[in-house]
Order: sequence, then C-alpha cells, then structure tokens
Amino acid sequence: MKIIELRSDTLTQATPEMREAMKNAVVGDDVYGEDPTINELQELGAKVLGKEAALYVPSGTMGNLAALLTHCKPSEEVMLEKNAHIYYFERGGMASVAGLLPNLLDSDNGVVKPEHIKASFRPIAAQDLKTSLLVLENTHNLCGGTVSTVEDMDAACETAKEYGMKVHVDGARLFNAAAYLKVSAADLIKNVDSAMVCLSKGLCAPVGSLLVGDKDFIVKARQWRSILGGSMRQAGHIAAAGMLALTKMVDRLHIDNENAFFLAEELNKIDGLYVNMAAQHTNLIYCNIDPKLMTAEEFEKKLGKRGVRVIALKTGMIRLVTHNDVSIDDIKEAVEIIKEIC
Ligand code: TLP
Repeated sequence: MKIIELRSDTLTQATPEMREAMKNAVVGDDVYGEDPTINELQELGAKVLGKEAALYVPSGTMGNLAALLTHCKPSEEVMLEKNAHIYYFERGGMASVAGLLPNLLDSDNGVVKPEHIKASFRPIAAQDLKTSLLVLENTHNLCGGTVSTVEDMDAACETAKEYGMKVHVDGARLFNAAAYLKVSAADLIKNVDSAMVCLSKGLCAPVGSLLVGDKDFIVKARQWRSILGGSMRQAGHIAAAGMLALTKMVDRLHIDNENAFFLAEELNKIDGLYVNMAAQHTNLIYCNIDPKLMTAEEFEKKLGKRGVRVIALKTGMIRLVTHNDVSIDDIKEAVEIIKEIC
C-alpha cells in the first residue's frame, strides 16, 4: 500500500544528495573542536541566522533546554505562550532539569504581543522572583503553524528588554515563517538573544538542530550540551546533511507552505471538517472534526488504514503536515481518500 505521510515534517527522509554527502564527510572529534564539517555547519548557521556563533545540537528539545539553562538560574521564571512546544511537549525539562517556573502567556493565535507580556509580568518586589527569559515560538506549532512578523518579534523583544528579560526563540520552523513572510530568518531574530532552528524537519536532515547567539552564550551553551550528553564526536557525518539542509532546502519551503494552503482549502470543502484559513500560514494544518462525524482518533485510524497518515495532536483536531516527501499529486490523492472516509 502506498503511504502518504502527513503526520509531521520530522518524518522527512534525507535526500540522495544528503546520503552521498554523509558517506563522504570529512570528520573529527567535535569534543576537541576538530570536526571540520561541524565547524563549517556552525559557521554557516551563524552567518545565515545573523548571529556571532552557532552550536550543533542533536535535537530541537536539547537546543531549547540548553538555551534555558544558559540564560536562567534555577527558581527563576520563564515567560512562554501557553501552548508553547517547550511547555507542552518537552517532557517538563524546563522544570525537572532546569528548575524553572513557567509563566504562561496568552497570545493572538500564537503571536505574543507586548500587552500579553505586560499582563502576566509579576514585579520582582512583589514576588521575590526573577523573570529572566521570554520564549517566542515562530512558527507556532500548536496554534496552527502561525507566523510572527518581524514587527511582532521586535515589539515583543522591546517589551522583554524593558522588563529586563532575555529573549529565546524556539524557531524549529523559523525558515517556514521566513518563507511565508518573504523576509530573511536573520531579520526575524535580529533582536533576540538566542534562537534554535531545526535542520531535521522541513529541511530534511536526518537529525540535528542549531542554537545561535553571541559568542559568550554559545561557549556556555556548549558546556550545557556536554552536561546533557549532547556532545557527538564524529557527528560531521550528519552535519554534512545539515549543510545541505541550509544550502539546498531552505529555498523550497514556500512549496510546503503553498501545498498546505491548498490542502486546507480542500479540507474546508468537506462537510464536518474545518480549518481556520486565517491561521493557515505555513506547512502545519490543524483541522477540526465535527464530533458528529467521528472523533479525531477514529479519523486518524481510518485514514491510516488507507495509507494516509495524520495525527490527532489536539482534542477534536487532526494535524496534517506538508513536506518534501509529499508532492501535490500525493496531496490530491489524500484529499480523495479523506472525502471517501468522511
Ligand atoms: N515537534 C514535533 C513534535 O514534538 C510535536 C512535531 O512533529 O511537530 N519546537 C517545536 C516548535 C517543535 O515543533 C518541535 C518538534 C521541537 C521544538 C522539538 O524538536 P525535536 O523533535 O528535534 O526535539
């Protein structure tokens, strides 16, 4: 049976060019700073993202956690949107490993505005608590892959700085946001202190993320990466795929965003399914299912049996994600199967 994989862009397979590059990579021991491919990837990542330095980490989760540990001390507070991936999906690492208290913010569909920050800020004098960091997520996963603009990012940063907070961006899909807005990823994060971007999602590397910031931040984050068990020795083999992720795959992300828009419009034509098109910016589609039709879990199961893989990630909703391994024809085929099932 043919499989149309729409659960996540994390399921993308390395391209043939990446496989070749991984085989031929020149490598060394990265703990000694001697892996030339990792060094090259970090230099390129820093350049592309407009920061002084970059650190190659095994996963987005580790990149985010290393950033929290670097910016904050235990018992301090971190502001983040109430559906943030760090809060929702990262197994409570911010509390259990970093000892940090979350202060959950409201947002406009994942976009954190100055008023949301101001409404939740608790003055140090009242609470004897330091709020040291604001986390922004762009694109925002659970809010529908929604995008914060350059202006939104800058305004949030300005407010964070007024309150003495640093700013970290969970930019797992920052390049999808940049493609949607037709701006550079560097412009989106020019005023933040650190950002994590994933090479392993829409960019198709098998594994790996980059954490960027100033040199001092990256020196400290490197120590945290080591403590977290993320030093990877001859990981130049996978970093070689990361190089191609940055050089060859960024420019095609607009296709995934456009395919998702097409798919979302098609889903909206089916009775009992509903996608909020106002929030349909990038490659993640969150589709509401009328409970009279079936539950999201039933929908996931029924589609799965027909080879269309989706995921019931939120109550009453399924998520579908477009990426390099699903063509527009695959999407049209998936739509026909969805129609039949509904
Ligand atoms: N997201 C995954 C799942 O964990 C839900 C997905 O399929 O979307 N930040 C954001 C915004 C993410 O969406 C993810 C992964 C991460 C961080 C974590 O990245 P990894 O999986 O590399 O640790």
